[in-house]
Amino acid sequence: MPILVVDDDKDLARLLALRLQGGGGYEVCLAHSAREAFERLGILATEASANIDLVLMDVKLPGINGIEACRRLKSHPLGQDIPVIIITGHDDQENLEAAFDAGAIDYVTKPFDNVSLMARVRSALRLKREIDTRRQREQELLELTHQLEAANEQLRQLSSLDELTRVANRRKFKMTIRQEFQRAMRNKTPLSVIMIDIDNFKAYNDIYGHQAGDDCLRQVAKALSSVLKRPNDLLARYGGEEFVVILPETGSKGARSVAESLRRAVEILKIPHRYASQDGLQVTISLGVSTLVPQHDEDPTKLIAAADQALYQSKHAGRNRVTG
Ligand code: GH3
Ligand code: MG
Ligand code: MG
Ligand code: MG
Repeated sequence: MPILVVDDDKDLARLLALRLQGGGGYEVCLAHSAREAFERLGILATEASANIDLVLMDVKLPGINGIEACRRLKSHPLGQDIPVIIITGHDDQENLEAAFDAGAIDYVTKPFDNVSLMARVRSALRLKREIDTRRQREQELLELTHQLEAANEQLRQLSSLDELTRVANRRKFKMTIRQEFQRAMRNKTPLSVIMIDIDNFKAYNDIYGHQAGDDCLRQVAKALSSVLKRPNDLLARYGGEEFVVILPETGSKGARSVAESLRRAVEILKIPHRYASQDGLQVTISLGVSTLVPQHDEDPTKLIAAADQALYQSKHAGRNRVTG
């Protein structure tokens, strides 16, 4: 814990240093003017750090006086946490008020009384340790805040919305399908699922670029969601260019009709797609519909797999169509 003694009286400074070293085992460094002190404290340099725990500062110094030096030290980021004890002679007691106003925490009077000097130094160093601890806590709190923000961001990602299209994400779909499956089982009502896949979307990205691909996904998602009217219907992004719709309390006829409206909603967007060098083509979707009244020994996997299978048939039959 180095202590910086600032006094232009070199003999006195050395005497003080000896006492601090001998009496308290402190490490001491000396400066004989405010300027020298600032240099030692790193306040004049751009990237120095002050590893000084206490400054003992004489009032009368050549150039900048001790009180002004104390004021400057206290207003500097590197110096604001360092306690300053002002050294006064018997003839400059009137400076005490100014010294405290400048941010000094204590004073010692020449000639020094050893016991009082050591007690004041110990007290100032204790204060410094408390300040350091508080700063460290503040730093830890700041780091904790950052970690919390990162965790929040993760939570957002894990939550229910797909970032790109702003429709529900796959996680939300999985939760909802389980709930709706249970509800349909209890109520013995039909539950339908529509799997949707954009046709020739790899080619779309290749021709128009990934950015345009993302725009297309957003437009398609918007068109699809505009078709669904019932509050419990759910549209989710299932994967890259795949979407899925859950239709509770909907039989196969109703579901096929919704699927046809979805297909049509994308068709009328008329997003150009020059697939396989053919002009006049546009972005379309293929759909697969499946419906069942859930039984006790079943789970949603069966429903999803059947919709997937129907979608595959739509692709196989030439795309831009509904199977189911
Ligand atoms: P098919 O008609 O048989 O479905 O052909 P396809 O090209 O659509 O099928 P495939 O599964 O081979 O390609 C899907 C493409 O979707 C590949 C991938 O580059 C693109 N894709 C997936 N997710 C995204 C995305 O978030 N943004 C963009 N721009 N493209 C995506
Ligand atoms: Mg696909
Ligand atoms: Mg595909
Ligand atoms: Mg596709």
